[in-house]
Amino acid sequence: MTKNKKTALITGITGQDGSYLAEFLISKGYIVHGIKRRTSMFNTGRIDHLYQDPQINERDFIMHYGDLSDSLNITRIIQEVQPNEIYNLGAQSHVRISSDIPSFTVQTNAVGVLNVLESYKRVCPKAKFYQASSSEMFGSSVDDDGFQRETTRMTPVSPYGCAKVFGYNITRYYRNAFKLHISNGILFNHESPRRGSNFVTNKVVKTAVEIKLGLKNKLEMGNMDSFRDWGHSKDYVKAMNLIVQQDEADDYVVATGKTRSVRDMCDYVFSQLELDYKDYVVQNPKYLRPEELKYLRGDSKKIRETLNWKPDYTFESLMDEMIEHWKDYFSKGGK
Ligand code: NAP
Ligand code: G4F
Repeated sequence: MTKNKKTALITGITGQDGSYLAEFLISKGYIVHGIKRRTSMFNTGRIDHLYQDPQINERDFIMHYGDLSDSLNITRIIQEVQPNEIYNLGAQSHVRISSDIPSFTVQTNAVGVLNVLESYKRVCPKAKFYQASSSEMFGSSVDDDGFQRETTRMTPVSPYGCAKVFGYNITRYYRNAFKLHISNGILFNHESPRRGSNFVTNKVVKTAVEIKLGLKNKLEMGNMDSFRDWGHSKDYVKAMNLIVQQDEADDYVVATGKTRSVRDMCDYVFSQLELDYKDYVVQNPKYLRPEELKYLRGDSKKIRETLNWKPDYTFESLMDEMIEHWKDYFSKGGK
């Protein structure tokens, strides 16, 4: 039985996307290995339910300690696992914080990609490789029709974006030079109840629910006038797997094609709770960025037309699910 199962290795499995991708691959019959970091507190909250699920055989879900900056450790894990598919999702993923810790961000998001690629090339070059690239790579570039797409210039405006451009370019180099099956998903913002609560959607939803319940009386924000194209992580991890299944490796934008301002997102969330965001939102300069990426709107025509991908969630159903999550959390005594 186990002989016919595909084996996937996920870096960043303890993160938002890693946890949904692990669930999705297990549901498709994969054996899933993940790399988790050693931290002073447990960092497996998003995947503990998989360990505890009696339906999941312990040989089908296996975790390894590791770090993308430690190339010997990555090589040893890849040798041990011999994966058919590698999903490189590990990253310092917070854009504003990347200007506080630029060197760590580059070590993880740029050099880390190179470390995984080198091990993969030497140990299991027949495997397929997915790189978590980002719309943040486009930075200040927008095509004349108001979209960003696979051909849009990359002019990043953050250490995070610069490091991701390196990851994108180095994976394309390995694909072309060594004929490896490496694809990039250029994903626009995607959210969920599992999103870190220092990203804007989950911060707004969580605080708005706390305000509704009388637990807080204000929401401190940075720039309210930037625009983002927000989708659901569950839809986007399906796109990752679909991209990897293709005979030819390629790069794809994954996006909803709709954009909204942070202000409009706040308005929607507070309105759903019968509140007016203007009564609670105050600006705190500490959440502003040295340089802001003002506008994102993705054209995902390529993945929709060639691979038949489309999202199940709308902006409204995404936000409503997040609101329900936090209401439920606080009603059960969460703090
Ligand atoms: P996330 O929730 O922040 O998860 C990031 C994961 O990377 C976590 O498991 C984290 O481990 C791990 N990690 C961080 N530094 C590491 C290191 N040095 N070595 C090994 N692992 C490390 O991010 P996400 O939202 O799931 O995003 C997944 C990937 O997609 C990231 O590469 C991100 O940059 C990219 N991306 C995300 C979006 C989005 O909107 N979500 C859009 C485009 C691209 P800990 O749990 O220990 O911190
Ligand atoms: O939620 P954010 O922190 O996401 P950002 O910077 O767009 O990055 C996310 O999406 C990228 C894809 O485009 C990923 F690659 C990256 O890993 C990450 O997942 O901020 C969204 C917008 C920004 O314009 C920010 O300035 O919200 C604005 N914002 C306003 N007040 C705030 C806040 N962002 C945060 N995190 N916190 C605030 O208080």
